[in-house]
Amino acid sequence: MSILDKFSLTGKVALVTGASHGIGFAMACALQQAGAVIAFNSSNEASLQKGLASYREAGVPAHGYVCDVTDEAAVTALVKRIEAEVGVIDILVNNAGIIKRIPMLDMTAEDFRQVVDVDLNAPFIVSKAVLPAMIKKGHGKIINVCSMMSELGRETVSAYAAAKGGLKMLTRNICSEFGAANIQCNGIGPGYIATAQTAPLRERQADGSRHPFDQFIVSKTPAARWGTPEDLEGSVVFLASEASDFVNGQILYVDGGILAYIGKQP
Ligand code: NAP
Ligand code: GCO
Repeated sequence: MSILDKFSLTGKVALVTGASHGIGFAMACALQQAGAVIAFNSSNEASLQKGLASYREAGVPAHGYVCDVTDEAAVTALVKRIEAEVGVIDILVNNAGIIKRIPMLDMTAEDFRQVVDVDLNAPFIVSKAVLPAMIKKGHGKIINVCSMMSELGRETVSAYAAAKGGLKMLTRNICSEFGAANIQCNGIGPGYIATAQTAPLRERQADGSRHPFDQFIVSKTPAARWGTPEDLEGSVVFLASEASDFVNGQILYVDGGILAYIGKQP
């Protein structure tokens, strides 16, 4: 077997959650190009239809479903349906996520709970739903989409940072509990990526100048730019493939160097 064959996903079924657009869409397209059959979900019908149109436009075949990842009964039904219509899931990417940028003292417990529900409880729910079939099949890959906030804090994102920090530890725990069953669970920690989630941080000011946060991120990133969803393609294919079979419980930060950098000297 050649080294490139080890990156092939031919014959594999991948479920990418929240993949109608943004990072999930780019990851799903990359997994499909590497040979996998793609299933994805959106939180509602309108988003699903937009997503299906984007996959068609990109020439990427994909099976799309509506499913709220926080709803355990709906997730169980989704996994059963994918197993029947597409096949047993070999690769799960827990990508669906939300953020609420609210100063902690203004944040309600309900807002905090909602973020933790989507960004941490849901990866637990979806992983739990796919694991039994992976164990039976004798292999599986779970990839959790973590964040800079799995390592760093910042004003206004207490719930998101708590959830993404928790997701890093859920990753290590799934590795610990299921490594012997030949299941690898790793995380990808994207840096600041230009998607709908970060659009408010990049909006032009009324006078046409760049948003101060936009300038701040470019100055904090050794690559001196925002990332794109396509920047994450290589890492997801690697972690989904046989090439990473002895990589387990790791978080691969794809951040243009942010975490390595102390910041511009004065
Ligand atoms: P995005 O464009 O807003 O995508 C988020 C996706 O999550 C959407 O497709 C959305 O589905 C889905 N989603 C949210 N709640 C859901 C629910 N309850 N059930 C099912 N799906 C749900 O944002 P993105 O930037 O691509 O983010 C993708 C992931 O990367 C998130 O976990 C995010 O935290 C993480 N991340 C982003 C960045 C960044 O800089 N952009 C950096 C690090 C990590 P619908 O639209 O179909 O409702
Ligand atoms: C924020 C951003 C971040 C990014 C990302 C960084 O408000 O600071 O939204 O949290 O989305 O997760 O890795």
